[in-house]
Amino acid sequence: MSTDSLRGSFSVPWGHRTSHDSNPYTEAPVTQRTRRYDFNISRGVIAPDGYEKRVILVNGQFPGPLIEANWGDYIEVNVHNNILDQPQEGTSIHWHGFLQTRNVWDDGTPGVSQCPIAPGKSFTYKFRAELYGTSWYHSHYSAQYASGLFGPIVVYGPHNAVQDIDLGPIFVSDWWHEEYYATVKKVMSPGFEGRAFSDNNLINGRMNFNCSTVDAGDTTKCSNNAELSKFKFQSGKAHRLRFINSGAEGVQRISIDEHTMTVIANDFVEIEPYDTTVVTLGIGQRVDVVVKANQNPTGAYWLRSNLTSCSNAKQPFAFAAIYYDKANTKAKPVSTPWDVPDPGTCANDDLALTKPSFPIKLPEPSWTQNMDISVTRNSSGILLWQFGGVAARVDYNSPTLLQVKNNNFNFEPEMNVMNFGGNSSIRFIVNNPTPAPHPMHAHGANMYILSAGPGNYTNTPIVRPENPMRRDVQMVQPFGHVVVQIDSTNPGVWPFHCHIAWHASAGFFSQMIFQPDEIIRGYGSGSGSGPFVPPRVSQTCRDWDAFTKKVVLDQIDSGF
Ligand SMILES: [Cu+2]
Repeated sequence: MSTDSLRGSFSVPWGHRTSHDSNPYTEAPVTQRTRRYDFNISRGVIAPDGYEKRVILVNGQFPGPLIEANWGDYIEVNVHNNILDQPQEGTSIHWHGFLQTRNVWDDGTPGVSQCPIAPGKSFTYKFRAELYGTSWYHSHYSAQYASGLFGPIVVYGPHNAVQDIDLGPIFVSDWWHEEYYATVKKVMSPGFEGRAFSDNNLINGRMNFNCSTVDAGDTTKCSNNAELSKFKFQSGKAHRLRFINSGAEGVQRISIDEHTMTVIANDFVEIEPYDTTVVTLGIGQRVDVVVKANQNPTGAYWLRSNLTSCSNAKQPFAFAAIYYDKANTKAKPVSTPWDVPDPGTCANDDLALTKPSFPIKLPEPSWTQNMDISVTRNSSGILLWQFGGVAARVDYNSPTLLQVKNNNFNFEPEMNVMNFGGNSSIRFIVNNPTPAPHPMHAHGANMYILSAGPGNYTNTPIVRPENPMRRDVQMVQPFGHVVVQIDSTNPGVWPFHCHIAWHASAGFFSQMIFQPDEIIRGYGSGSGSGPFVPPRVSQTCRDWDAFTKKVVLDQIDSGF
């Protein structure tokens, strides 16, 4: 990490800019700073809840190391695939929520924007912190991130509420005791009934586990009294907490006993503050809250995150302890939970409540696309998720973006590609007549969220067309709908998919092509300029080809 100024210095690089007065998309400061990181990806064994699991980590850390930058900085990460023990596998890292404007080659999507990084090989990503707030990075290779391959990103910038202390990122995450590939195998087996159950629920990578509940015959090392995460509150101060749901399946409901939370941001979007006692967070989503430490200065309180009833969890309750400055940190909190019954809808907070600080009027869509969600069983009896009628799959050796760059628009139907050409803004009507909730995530954009609710969409009015909610993941509830709109001006191939790892594995994604002429021609001065595939991308494909000639890869899932 370089030593130049991050937040905390008296002059901030964003100067006079505020979240109300400055357009987050066009007014990022020119900082001329690049924050550099080295990621070494390898296997390891950890026991975050006391139960040992073989994992894949960044620099041996769980959760992975924090990336920090100021708004407007560049971030450069040299990712080295050191998964050299058996089974060897590829990887690639996606920088969730980053717009990657005219920079699609760094989106980190295997089979879409690049070939996977072969074992023993490296790939350097460089991208700009165009937006500010809280996010995360994770592997996008199959469901690999469910084996622990993720970490936090904080981009410092203006904020619209008083905050004295930044407690930093806090992951909430369902946790699976078997390796991700075992769950993928289960999910992709003939006759799978559709529900895979997580074993535990973690806050910042910690929780305890009752070892007597393991299956008969399970001899995995397990200890009962794993430590919980702990946080400190300073009496009278306002604390910023940055929650991130990095799970594979579960929607979380987060609360702090005897404290209200002021919500100030959803994903990378600052919103008008509102108070609540519980927030709902789907996978990939972030919520930034400010909490005033206005209770007993010797007190200790539980931070709770519960997997909701519409998620599949064997042990849905996660706890972390919050200690005030004068509290006895050896004692467990004895505090009273809020009475906030789970409505079982897995819906995000009402769109009427979540209002972006910087208003942007909804543009007229140049195209409207219906994308129904459905579930089917193929001829082998495997349960597949379809998005817009297709269960999708990527070819790691032939990424879509390279195909477009080479002016080849003959896509296999199973790639589920939608070419939107030179359109300016696409409206998606997503009906979900299935019993599962889905966190819908678009790459390379913030979506405008026009409508979300139960049942199919019936032309209900758009919520606040003069300033609709914007975010990069939106929950669609079971038997519900969402209507979202995406400005399609950023040239690239951008996945639009469900962020439930097992649903994506079983086909639940699509690929949006925006401005293909610009992709082919090349643009800008950096990555993607000129008529050729960037050399590091073509080299990565040559390395991957060589690897897959040596090692036969059994891609049993969508790969994504
Ligand atoms: Cu899903």
